[in-house]
Amino acid sequence: MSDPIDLDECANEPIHIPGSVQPHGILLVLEPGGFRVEQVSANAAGILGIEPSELLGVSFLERVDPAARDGVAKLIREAASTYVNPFRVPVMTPAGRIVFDGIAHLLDDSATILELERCPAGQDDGSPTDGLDNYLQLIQRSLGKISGIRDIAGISQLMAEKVRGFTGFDRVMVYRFAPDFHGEVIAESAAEGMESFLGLHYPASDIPPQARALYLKTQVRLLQDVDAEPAVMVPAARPRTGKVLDMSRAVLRSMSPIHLQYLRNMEVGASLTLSLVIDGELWGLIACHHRTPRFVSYGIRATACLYATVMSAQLGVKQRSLEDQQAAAARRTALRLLTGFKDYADLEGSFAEALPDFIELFSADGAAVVSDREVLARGSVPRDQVLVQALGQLSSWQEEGLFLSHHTVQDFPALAADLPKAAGVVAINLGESAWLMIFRDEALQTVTWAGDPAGAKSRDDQGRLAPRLSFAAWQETVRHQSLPWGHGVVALTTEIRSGIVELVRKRNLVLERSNHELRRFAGIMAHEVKNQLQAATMALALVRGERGPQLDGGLAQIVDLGVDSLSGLSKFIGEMLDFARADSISDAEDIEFAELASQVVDQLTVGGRVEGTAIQIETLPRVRGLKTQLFHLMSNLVRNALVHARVGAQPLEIRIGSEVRDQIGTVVYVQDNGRGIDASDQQRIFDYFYRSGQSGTGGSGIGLAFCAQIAQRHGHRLWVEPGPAGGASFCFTVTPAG
Ligand code: BLA
Repeated sequence: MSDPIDLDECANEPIHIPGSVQPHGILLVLEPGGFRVEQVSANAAGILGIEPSELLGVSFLERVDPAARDGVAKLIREAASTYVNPFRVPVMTPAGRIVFDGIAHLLDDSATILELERCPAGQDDGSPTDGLDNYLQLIQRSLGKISGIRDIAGISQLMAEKVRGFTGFDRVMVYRFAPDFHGEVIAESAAEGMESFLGLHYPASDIPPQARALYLKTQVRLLQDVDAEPAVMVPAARPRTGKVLDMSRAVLRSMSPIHLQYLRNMEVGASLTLSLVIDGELWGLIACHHRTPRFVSYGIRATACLYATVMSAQLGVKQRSLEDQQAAAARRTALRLLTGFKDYADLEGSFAEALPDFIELFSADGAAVVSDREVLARGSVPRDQVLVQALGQLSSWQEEGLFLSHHTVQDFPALAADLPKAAGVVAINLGESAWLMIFRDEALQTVTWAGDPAGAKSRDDQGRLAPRLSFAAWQETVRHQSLPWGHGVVALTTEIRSGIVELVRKRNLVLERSNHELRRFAGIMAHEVKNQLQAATMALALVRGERGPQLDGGLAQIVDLGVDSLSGLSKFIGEMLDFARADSISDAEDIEFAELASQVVDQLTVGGRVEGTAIQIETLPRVRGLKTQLFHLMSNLVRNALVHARVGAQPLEIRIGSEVRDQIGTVVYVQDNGRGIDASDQQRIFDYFYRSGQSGTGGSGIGLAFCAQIAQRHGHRLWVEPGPAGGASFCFTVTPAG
């Protein structure tokens, strides 16, 4: 859902009523050397019958039963370094001797906080009759049970039941945080007649960040009575510093008024909250509610805290082992899929063939391989145009090679243009600019909130933030999102991605090797042919030189033609040799492409090849490249059109031109109005030695493959597409000059 609550405002909410404590106990600030009282909560007067003014500035030990004085002094001193809490503190009061639970912690070098707690009259504190040992046994038994439980929900349910069992609260819930810190009640144990909150969601602002940060440090909090009037400290500020006392670790700390009101609105009279921390992060809470005020002793709280800590570790182990299992399954699946690929020279092709497998594997609705060359799609996918546009943005995730979202409207708007398609996407880079994309359609989902979360914005009559009044289940329909991908898919995606990195590495190795072989082969061939050619050229030259005057005009012309074409061939072979040797395009120069094109046409005209054909040269750019090779490329393409395109007696028209295309750049094309190229041939005509069945016009089968290589050499591509006049349009990208 969109964030309806002003989180920032809640983040500024003070975490407790400054300088005040819950009134069922007394908080004292003691100077460490002599235990002189520096501050004391005002309710000492009511509980002890001693005014704060009588306690201040005097050693607290004077009020302790003399028989216990030395022991208490020792324990307070040790509270800083060992676990002594709680310890018994018998206090002598005007009304007699009262025994308290003492809880001490070191505030800083100059002060110790001592808190005195006692079960308020008339309240069952659920204290164990036989000591805490029973509780430790309970933990042990709970741990024994856990190995039989398979999932997080099961462990959580066990925790809710056990914690209710030994705290006696009316409703105990396990509340789990989502990554955005909203939360859900995932387990619950409740007394008869208690409303159930199981399955309800709560917005993140219900437990703002400053509160969550504190709950990482203090793992158990008791709120004994929502309606109890807090007791102030006397004096209000610390005499040494002039500042309000830091109570973040005090067990009697009063709670934030907004949270108290929240609990009242929920009809809760007392609460006990335990932190569930996994790997140093707040994973969730065990939240206990009681209809009426309820006190549980420090001993029970500490046991509950120990229980929560041990169980958090168990949850962590379970969570990790589930994740490991999913990751292992993902690894097996990815391996099976990727090792099934036969052709890693053509990765995109292999992935395109496997699209149905990917759709199934990811429980998706569609999938596509998208590159700047082509879009190969299956199932429910957005239009090609949308995919190509998305490609541009995907390049910003090239480094990670991965992108996942179940909410593209928000995370990847360019892709969400065809909703309900592609509401969710997993994109995996296939090397360079090609991506495998897997799509899920929009799935309408309902989330049940505890009350309309927007109600959290409400304010009281003084304009202060107030919690919402109603927690009645409130249904929100979530739109424009797919089902979330889940941890298993994330693991699978990572596995596939690393498999691909390996495949790409292998493919490059294979390509490099085959390029190398090809060049070696071309070199040897050209060398052989050149030697033979030289002999033939020399033979003809001899005929002309020696017999020149005797040859009649016709014969002389034939010999000339022979010499010309042999020397043309020889030049071509020479260039092929150069090509075989050339490893860089360091000799690139700026070329007027219009000039180059008309030279090509002139040469073909002189050779008598263009008769009956109209060749039109349109505006062409200045480009950077190797002149002889680009000349060959053009010459081959025009010759190819002249030879292959002609249909019967229809006059052939060839147009040479250029245009700038989105995402692709400057493209030069050679278009004809001829018979066109079958879709099934459009890839293969660029293979070495491939001859189309339809042509029947001969040809070496090298020309176009060679052209494609020349284009590649320049870092460009050559492809064929249907031309506007019905024939074929051979296109290649060029680098515009400077
Ligand atoms: C604290 N809010 C909390 C706490 C819980 C919740 C568990 C911790 C209380 C403790 O540790 O004792 C919320 N309680 C819940 C939820 C359930 C529950 C979700 O039982 C589900 C079953 N609260 C608001 C708004 C604000 C707000 C709008 O509703 C802010 C403007 C603030 N919540 C708020 C603050 C605290 C808090 C400031 C800290 C309380 C404290 O520790 O002093």
